[in-house]
Amino acid sequence: MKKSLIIYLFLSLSMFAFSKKAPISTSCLQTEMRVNPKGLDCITPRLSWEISSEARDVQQLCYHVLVSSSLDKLNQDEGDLWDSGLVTSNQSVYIPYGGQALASRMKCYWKVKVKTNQGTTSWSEPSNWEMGLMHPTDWQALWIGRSFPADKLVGKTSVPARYVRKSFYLKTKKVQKATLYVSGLGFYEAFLNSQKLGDQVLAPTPTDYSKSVKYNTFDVTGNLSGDENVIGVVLGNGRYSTMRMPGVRHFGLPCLLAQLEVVYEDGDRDLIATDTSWKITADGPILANSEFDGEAYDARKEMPGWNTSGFDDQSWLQAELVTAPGGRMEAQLNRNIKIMDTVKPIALNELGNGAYVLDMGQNMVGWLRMQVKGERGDQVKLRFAELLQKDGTLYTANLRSADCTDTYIMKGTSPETWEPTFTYHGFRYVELTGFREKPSLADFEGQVIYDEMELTGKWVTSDTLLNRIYQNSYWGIRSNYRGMPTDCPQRDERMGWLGDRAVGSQGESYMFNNHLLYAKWLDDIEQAQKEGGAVPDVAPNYWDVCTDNMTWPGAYLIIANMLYEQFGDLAPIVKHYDSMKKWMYYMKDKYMVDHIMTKDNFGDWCMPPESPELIHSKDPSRITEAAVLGTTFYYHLSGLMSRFATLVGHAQDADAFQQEALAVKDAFNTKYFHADAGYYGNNTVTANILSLRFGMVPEQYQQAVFANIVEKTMKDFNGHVSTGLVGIQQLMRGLSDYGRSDLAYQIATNRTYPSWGYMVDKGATTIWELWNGDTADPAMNSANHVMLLGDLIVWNYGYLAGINNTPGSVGFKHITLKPYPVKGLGSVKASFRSVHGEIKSDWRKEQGHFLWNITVPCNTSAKVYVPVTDAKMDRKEQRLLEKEGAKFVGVENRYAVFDFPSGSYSLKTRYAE
Ligand code: RAM
Repeated sequence: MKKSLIIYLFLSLSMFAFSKKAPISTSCLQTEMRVNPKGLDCITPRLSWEISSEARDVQQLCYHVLVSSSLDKLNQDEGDLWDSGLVTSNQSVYIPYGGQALASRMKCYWKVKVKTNQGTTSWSEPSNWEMGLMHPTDWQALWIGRSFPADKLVGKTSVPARYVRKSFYLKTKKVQKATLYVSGLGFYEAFLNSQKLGDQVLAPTPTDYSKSVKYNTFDVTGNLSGDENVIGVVLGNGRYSTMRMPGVRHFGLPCLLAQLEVVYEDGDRDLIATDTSWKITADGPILANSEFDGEAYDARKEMPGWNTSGFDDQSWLQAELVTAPGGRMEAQLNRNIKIMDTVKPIALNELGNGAYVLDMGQNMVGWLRMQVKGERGDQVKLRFAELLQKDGTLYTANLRSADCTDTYIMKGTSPETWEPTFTYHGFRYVELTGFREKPSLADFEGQVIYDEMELTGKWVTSDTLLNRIYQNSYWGIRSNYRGMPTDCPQRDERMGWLGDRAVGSQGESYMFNNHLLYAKWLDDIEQAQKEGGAVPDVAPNYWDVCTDNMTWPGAYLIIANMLYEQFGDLAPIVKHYDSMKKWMYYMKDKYMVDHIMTKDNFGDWCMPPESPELIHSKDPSRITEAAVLGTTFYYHLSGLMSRFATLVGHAQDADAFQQEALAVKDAFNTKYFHADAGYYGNNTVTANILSLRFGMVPEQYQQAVFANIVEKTMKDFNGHVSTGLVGIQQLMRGLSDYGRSDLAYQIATNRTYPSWGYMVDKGATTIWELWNGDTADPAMNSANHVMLLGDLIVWNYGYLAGINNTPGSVGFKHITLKPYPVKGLGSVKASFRSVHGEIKSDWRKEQGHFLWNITVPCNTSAKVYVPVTDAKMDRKEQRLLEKEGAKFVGVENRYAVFDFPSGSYSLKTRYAE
C-alpha cells in the first residue's frame, strides 16, 4: 500500500473572512491576558490581545492601540491618554502602556486594531481597566478593630468573628460613581446595604502582612440607597490571627481598612473611611473560626439586618484604632478564591449512636453546605477527614493537631441551611453527629474552593489509568491553590513549601492559567528573603523555615523562568533579578568549597522507601548525597541566572554566572563522576538524571550515564519510579529525551508500589504525599499533596501530546508540536490555551495510520514533527503538505519535520509502531 500523508483543510472557505476578537483584556505588571482588573496600582499596565481567525497563516505586522479617558472618546477614536499610532511589531502580549501618566482612580478605556498579512482588522470591542490607590496618601482610612473578652489567645486560637458596621447618609444628589477599597485581615466578607460584594471567599489573598497587604476594589455605585446606607464587614482570622501552634506566625487580632469613595455627578465627592466612628461587636453567630480547626456557628446569635439600615447597634462597641499590619497596601492582582465547583455526596453510612459518615466520593477541598432539620439549640457537628479506618469511622491521625470540625447550633427555623465562612477542609468523608433524624444525601453539597483561574488545558488519552491519574492530579492541584500554592489542605500545616512546586508549576501551567498566582508567590518569596540573602523553604513565611537549602529555594528561579517560558512574561525576572542574584551569592559565599555546593537540606525527599511503614528511606543506596543535589542545582541555577542576566541587560553578570557554572561543572565531574562506570556519586537515579538533564555530563559519557539510569530503574526498582521529589522532576522527560518513552510510559502506568497507579488502586482520588501513603506513619502522610507528580504533567502535555515552546521561543510564540506516540497508547487528545490562543494536538493510531489534528494559533507558527515509520519522507506526501502551506525542513529520527503557519490542520500518515 502506498504511504499517504494527507492534510485536510479545516474551514478553508473563510480564508479571508478575518474575524477578530481583540482585545480580550488589559493587564499590568504581573499580568495575563483576559484580565480586566479594577484597582491596578502600577504605573505601566501592559496590554495584551488575542487574534483569532479561521484563516491560515495569520501574522500580525502592526498594531494600533488607543487608550481614552472615556468610552465616548474611545468610540470617537480619540486616544486622549495614549494613541500608539501604527507600530510595526508582531508582539501581541504585554505591550507596555506608553501614554500620559496614570493617576489613582483613573478609568481607562482601550481598544486595538491590528494589521496582518491577511488584512487589517476593525477596532476590537472596547475593554477597560481602572487604576487603584497608587500612593499611601490616597488612603484616609485607618486600621480598626479591638479585642474582646471572648478572645482566647493561648493554645488553640479561638477568636470569634468581628462584625463591623458603619451607617451613613449621602448628599441628596446623583451619584456618578462609588468605589469601595477594602482589606480585612485575616479574611473579610463585605456588604453594602445587606448585599454581599463580590463572589470571592476567604479574601484577601494571604501575604506576610508586615510586608504587604492586598486590598480588593468594588464598584458599588448600584448598591447605594438615597436614604441610610450601611457598610457591614465580617472579619475572620485567616493567617493573620493564627497562633494555633508554636512557631506559627501571629500578626494580630482581626482588623479592617475600608474606604468608600463617592463621586457625585456635579464633581463633588464624599469619603466614608474606617475610623473610630465605626461600630464593632464580636457577639455574632461565628463563635470561632480557624482554617485548621473549623468554624463554630450559633445561629441563635444571628443579628438580622445588622448589615443594613434601621438596625439598632447601640449595644455594639466603638471600633478602636489598631496598629497597622505594617505592610505596603497593594492592589491584589492574583485572583481571589471562589467556589469553583460543587460535589454531590455518594453515600451516607450510619455508624450507630446517632453518628453518620458522608462520603463525597472525591477527596476535595472546601466545605459542606447543608440543610438541617431540628430544634432551636440543637448542636450539629461535622468532622472532616480524608480517609476512613477499617471500622468505617474517620481516620484523623494524619490531620495531626488540626480539629477540622464545624459546629452549627440551630436557631429553630427548621429546615436551616448553613455553610461556614472562614474555614476550609481537605476531606472526602464527613462525620455527622447531633442530627435528630437521619439526614438524606440531598441535604448536602460539597463546595469546592480555589483561586479563580481559567482552566486552560484539557488532556485525555485512550489509557483509562493515565486519565485517572490526570484527574487525580487535577483535583490535587486545584486542592492546593490557596492564594499561594500549599503543600496540603488538611493537616495543621498548609504551607507554601517552595520545593514542592518547582517543575510542578510548569505542569500546572498547562492546566490552569496560574500566571498571576505564581507571580504573586515570587513576591511572597522575595518578602521572605533574609537580610543577608538567604531564601527560606516556606513562603509566605508563616513558618520561619530557612535552612540554607539549595533545592527548595531554587524554586524561586525555576518559577520565574517558568513564567517567562510558559506565559512569555519577563517582568518577574526583571523584578526579582537582584534578590535571586543575592541569594545565589549568599549560598556561594557561605557554602561553596572548591566549586562544590556543599549544602542541601531535605535531600531527595520522599524517595520510595524500602519498607512500607517508613516515611523516609534509610537505605544508603537510595540516598543522594547533599552536595550532589546542591551542586547540580547550583549549576542549573547558575545557567538560569546567566540567562536572566542577559535578558535584563547585565552582560557582565551573565558572563560571571557562565564562568561560575563551567567551574562548578568541572569540579563536580572531577569529584563525583565515575567515568569508568558512567555514573555520579553512589549511582542513584537522581544523581544521574540531574547531571544529565542539567547538561553536566560530558558528551561522550551521556549514553553510559543514561544506561545506568535505566539499569538502576529496572534492576533495583523493577521499572518503577526510582527517585524522590528532586529527581522525579526530571525523570519522565529524561527518559523520553534519551529514547526510552516506553519506560516512562511504564512508570506512568504501573499499578504496583511505588506508582501513581498504586495510589489509584488503593482508592486515591488525589495524589499522595508518600508513595506508601496507605501504610506509612501518619506523622507526615497527606492524601492530597502534588509534589510527587514531578514532571508527569509536563510530560503529558509536552511529550505525549507534544506541545512545547520551540527552544528560544517563549509564550508559545513559536511552537514545537512533537508527540511521542509510545507503544500501547492509542490516542492523546490535548488542548492548551496559551497567551497567544489555543493550541491543539489530538492524535490517534488507526489501522496503520497516525491521524493528527493540530491547531496553531494566529500570530504564531509551529515546527511540526510528523511521526513517520522510517527515516524517509515520501515526495508526494511532502508536496501535499507543502500545498497546505507547510515547509519541509527535513527528517529527524522517526519524524518528518515541517514548518507550519497558523491554522488548523488534519494530518494522516502511514505509521507502524
Ligand atoms: C513536609 C511537606 C512538604 C515538604 C516539606 C519538606 O512538611 O511534605 O511538602 O516540602 O516537608
